[in-house]
Amino acid sequence: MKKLPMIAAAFGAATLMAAPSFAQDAGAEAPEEGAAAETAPAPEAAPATIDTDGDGTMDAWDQRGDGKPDSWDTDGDGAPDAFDQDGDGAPDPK
Ligand SMILES: [Ca+2]
Ligand SMILES: [Ca+2]
Ligand SMILES: [Ca+2]
Repeated sequence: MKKLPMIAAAFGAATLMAAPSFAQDAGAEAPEEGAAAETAPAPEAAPATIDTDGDGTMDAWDQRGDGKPDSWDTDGDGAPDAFDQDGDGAPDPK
């Protein structure tokens, strides 16, 4: 007979603790613009992994891991020089 009140108390405490965290989650969604800027691609050392034009030479990177290239080496020096930051699948104009 002792267990029931303890479970009820524990459940009540958990509910009380969960309520404020929900409020915090809702308010913490705003500052994501800064984090997005940090993920800007800059893989100077990593070799390209995608051949976008079919000539047998890798010339693009899938940095986001979504299966689509988002960085390109357009001048063949092995370093990315075109990036898709807006997610439309094409290099963005500089
Ligand atoms: Ca190629
Ligand atoms: Ca390049
Ligand atoms: Ca783009």
